[in-house]
Amino acid sequence: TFSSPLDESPLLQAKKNGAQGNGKVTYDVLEDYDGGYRFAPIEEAQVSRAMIKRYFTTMYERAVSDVVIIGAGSAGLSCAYHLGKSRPDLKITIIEAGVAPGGGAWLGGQLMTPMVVRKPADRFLTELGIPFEDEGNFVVVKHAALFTSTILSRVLSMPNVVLMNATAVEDLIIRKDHTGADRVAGVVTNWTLVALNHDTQSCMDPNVITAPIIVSATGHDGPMGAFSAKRMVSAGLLKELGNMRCLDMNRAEPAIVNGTREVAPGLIMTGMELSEHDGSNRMGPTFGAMMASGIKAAKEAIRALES
Ligand code: AHZ
Repeated sequence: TFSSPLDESPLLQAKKNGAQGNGKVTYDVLEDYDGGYRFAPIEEAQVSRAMIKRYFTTMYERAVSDVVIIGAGSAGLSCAYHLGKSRPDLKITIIEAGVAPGGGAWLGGQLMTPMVVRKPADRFLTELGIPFEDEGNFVVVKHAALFTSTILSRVLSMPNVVLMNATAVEDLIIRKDHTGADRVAGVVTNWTLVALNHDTQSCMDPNVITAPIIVSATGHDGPMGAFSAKRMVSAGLLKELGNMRCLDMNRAEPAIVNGTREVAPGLIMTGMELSEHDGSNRMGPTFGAMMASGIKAAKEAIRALES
């Protein structure tokens, strides 16, 4: 049996029988796979309300966040994991333009499934409980989706982390601080389907989220990628893009990890977006730097919040 609070809907009220003095109704449910499976009854509007009230309560609460992470690829998710675990007191809000979070980390490279991670970033896989094969200098996870689904489930289980996917960051909020210097102080968002249709519809103004620290993890240039790096140039915070250089795994990975930093007051950059900002090499299909850069971005965020 299953108890649910009385709904105010007259239709549901009429369907109910056996209302008890405590305001609850008891239904018969049955988990029977021989043809007798019975669900608790539901009103269609209850389903809508269950989603609407949670989604918009979350938007209301997260309009002021402690950290906004732009992009839920391997770097953004690694940042969210380390930050959420280290500082459960922080309101961490991830904004992901795609319907499916994970960025380029659902496959290892090209259309192949295994994911290569150079040591010592295998320690992060061990922390997440992800099995791998040891090849000496590097390890191989049998399927990149095992990394992405595991880190996603760990991040989404954290009560202080919220993910808003199908939502694009369209702009940055840049304010003057008390010294008159520019400081990134938030993000301007829209549902991605809206963001993609500004040329066809009028008056689809965006929403905002303010936060003392923004972590940008939008990947290298593409239809949506390198978002903050490009906006920094057009906003005058950066003279010009460094532009991602050619593939060189040995140069690229340490450059991304060691270069992860607050690139402008209030804005920390991580992952492959940094290659566009700094003009560093790409590493191709090896993911250790994305994980380590995400962890470094989390550490930089904590340092900035505590300074
Ligand atoms: O959808 C994007 C993706 O999931 C998201 N994103 C981009 N612009 C956005 C915006 N608002 C919200 N304006 C946005 N979300 O950011 C995510 C970026 O993930 P990614 O996997 O592309 O980047 P990463 O830096 O986490 O990982 C890069 C992986 C690569 S690329 C590469 C190479 O080309 O050599 N090598 C590696 C390991």
